[in-house]
Amino acid sequence: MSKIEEVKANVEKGKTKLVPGLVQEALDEGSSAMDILQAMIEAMGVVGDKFSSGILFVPEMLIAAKAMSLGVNVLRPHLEGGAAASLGTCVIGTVKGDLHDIGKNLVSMMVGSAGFNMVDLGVDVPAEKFIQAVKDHKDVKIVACSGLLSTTMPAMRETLAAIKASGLSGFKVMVGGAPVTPEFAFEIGADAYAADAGSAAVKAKELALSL
Ligand code: B12
Repeated sequence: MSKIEEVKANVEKGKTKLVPGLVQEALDEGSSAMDILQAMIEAMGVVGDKFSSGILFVPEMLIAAKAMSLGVNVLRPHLEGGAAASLGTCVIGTVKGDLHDIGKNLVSMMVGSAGFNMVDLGVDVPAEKFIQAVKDHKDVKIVACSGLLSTTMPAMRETLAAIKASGLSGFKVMVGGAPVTPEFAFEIGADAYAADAGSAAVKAKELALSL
């Protein structure tokens, strides 16, 4: 088994003590940070499928998520670009009712690396908190909303509607997360959708420069 396959297998099993060391060993062997990240994302896909099939339960999902987060911490310095923050501020959060944050954290890391100051509101963020953050921070160019549950897609819709109703302007709204599609993004009035953290960073930059 290659080191990357070991990382994947151990994220799936939620081996929190082993994963950081294996990620480091994979890096030391010359694997790219993006390939290791991709393997961990695939592992979470397997965990999700096993959850759907009733083979794994919430505690196993939680521990796999913890293992992945620890692995991402090791990758962080290799993924972050180090661009001087000059594109403005990006407010990011996972919408109300939703506690998933791994994808949101990756998007935050990559968008931050593209040159934004990040204001991360965390998870379970009500619309008013997004709006308050735009008011509280200077130079907000992007508001990014994440959602991983089909049951929290209405909260994403409500968040965008509330932002629009607030009358605030001068920024663009970007949405994403596994159940979100470009069609849904368009329907709820988002300015952009991206499928993963890398394309989210590219999109955020494009949007900010278009303002
Ligand atoms: C880990 C996990 C959990 C952990 C979360 C821990 C944490 N700190 O995040 C815990 C155990 C808490 C959890 C709980 C639940 N979960 Co869960 N979970 C997962 C799992 C296995 C992995 C998610 C993940 O981290 N993926 C890896 C990351 C990197 O991918 P990602 O989040 O999709 O993010 C990428 C893109 O989507 C995109 N992106 C993400 N956000 C954004 C934002 C923007 C702006 C942009 C542009 C892009 C973008 O970029 C990211 C990076 O490339 C998924 C399965 C899956 N396949 O996704 C289920 C899954 C999401 N969970 C599910 C369910 C049902 C639940 C629970 C309801 C279970 C329960 N009965 O309690 C609860 C809900 C709790 C709540 N209120 O939120 C279902 C959702 C089904 C659905 N369609 O609604 C899934 C799909 C599992 C399944 N197959 O059934 N879960």
